[in-house]
Amino acid sequence: MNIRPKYIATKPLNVTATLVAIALLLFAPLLLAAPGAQQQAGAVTYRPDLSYTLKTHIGKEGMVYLGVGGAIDGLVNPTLRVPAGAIVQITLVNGDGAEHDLSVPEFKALSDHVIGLGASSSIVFKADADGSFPYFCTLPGHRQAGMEGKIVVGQEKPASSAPKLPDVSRDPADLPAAVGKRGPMHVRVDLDTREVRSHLADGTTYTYWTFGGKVPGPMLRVRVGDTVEVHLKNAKNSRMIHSIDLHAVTGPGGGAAVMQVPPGQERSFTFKALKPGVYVYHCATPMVAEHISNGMFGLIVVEPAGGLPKVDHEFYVMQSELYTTRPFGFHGNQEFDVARLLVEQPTYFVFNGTVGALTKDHPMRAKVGDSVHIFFGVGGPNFTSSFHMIGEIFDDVYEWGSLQTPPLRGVQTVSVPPGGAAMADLHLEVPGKYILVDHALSRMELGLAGYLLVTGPKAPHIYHANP
Ligand SMILES: [Cu+2]
Repeated sequence: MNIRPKYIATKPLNVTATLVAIALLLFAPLLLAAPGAQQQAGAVTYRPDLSYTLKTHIGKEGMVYLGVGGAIDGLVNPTLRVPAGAIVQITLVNGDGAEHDLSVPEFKALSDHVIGLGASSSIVFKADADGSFPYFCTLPGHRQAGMEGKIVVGQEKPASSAPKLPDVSRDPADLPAAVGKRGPMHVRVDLDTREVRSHLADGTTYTYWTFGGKVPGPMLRVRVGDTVEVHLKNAKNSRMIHSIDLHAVTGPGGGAAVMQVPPGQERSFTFKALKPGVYVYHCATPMVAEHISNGMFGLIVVEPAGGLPKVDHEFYVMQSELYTTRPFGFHGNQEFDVARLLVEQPTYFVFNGTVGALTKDHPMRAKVGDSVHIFFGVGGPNFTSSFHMIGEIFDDVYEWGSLQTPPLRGVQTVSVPPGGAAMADLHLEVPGKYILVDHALSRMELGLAGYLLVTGPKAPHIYHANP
């Protein structure tokens, strides 16, 4: 194998290269005169301590890297283990004919694009930081499609030695049972607010402000005509006052006028649910947009008399955006950035709180033949969602969260504004992976995607590939 890199893109190595080049220029006469001189100017070659080869591949695993040779042979997106401080070479071979590359941002290494079957490019870098870091393809969409693995430098820390952070992401299947057919009653709702450090993405943490420790907050469910007594406790260790404004409330501030709760205290108020609908609730303590962006929003569903149409699965999904001081993909702890918030330039868009919440951690699951409700809301604070399910058509959409008007039928994309919601119904006919998106698809590159995984018999009369 040719171990001479086509492309070297690491700072430490470039510095070394420059120093070696200067040294060679200065001392070339001496070196040439010295007996046994090994290297000549212009022929500097790095011998990596170890090398790996990855081949690009498109198949049933999706778009991936396959390991070639040695312990990683045939593995999908293999984990590459290297000793701390090692000079590492990774050769990328084009195995599928599409254009790809390979980057390891932690070590500032980026290959040339490999264009055409069999083309190859190598990166060489010094693994001078301990830890676990992603490698991936930087071509738009390829990382999301599956071209990502990790490189582990030194000893991988056992999970138990790292402080275990709570997961703020809400499982979309985590929602209360339908109210169904019952008369109006008195309902007590107990909520609490907590500020929690959690994972925002792989290798990235963020301090969220939450209702009940999850994003979105718990879905609340009442019936039209119910008298609802809301209690809100703010945790003792909160740094902020928090509050609640429920869009299902008729009255000043949606409750927020009487529900500003200092740390360690509790407040309560009572309202009558006058109109059925899917409503957003959120913290309404200044700066409200900051509290919402940090995770303080949820849905309250006010069911009509007689309840909602029965379905096999209900899911609870909310979209929001985060504004951080460092860009998307940064590893470490992200801090809130008020300047970005005020100019509405988010660094992350997420479903249910974190990058990967609905893809890696809690994908939605159903079977062919099932019917599904998705309660979908936008916390925002600022961006309207063009809510769409790739490969599906919503059978019924209750636009604007209204449950008083008949649904629209056969909808591809539904617009849901911040502080708004919709209920979308689907019947599942064809098995496969359906991707929930905001069809403003740039946002997918900043974390916004969710999966609905449908299993069951194939339906070739509806969908099949031709031979
Ligand atoms: Cu708050």
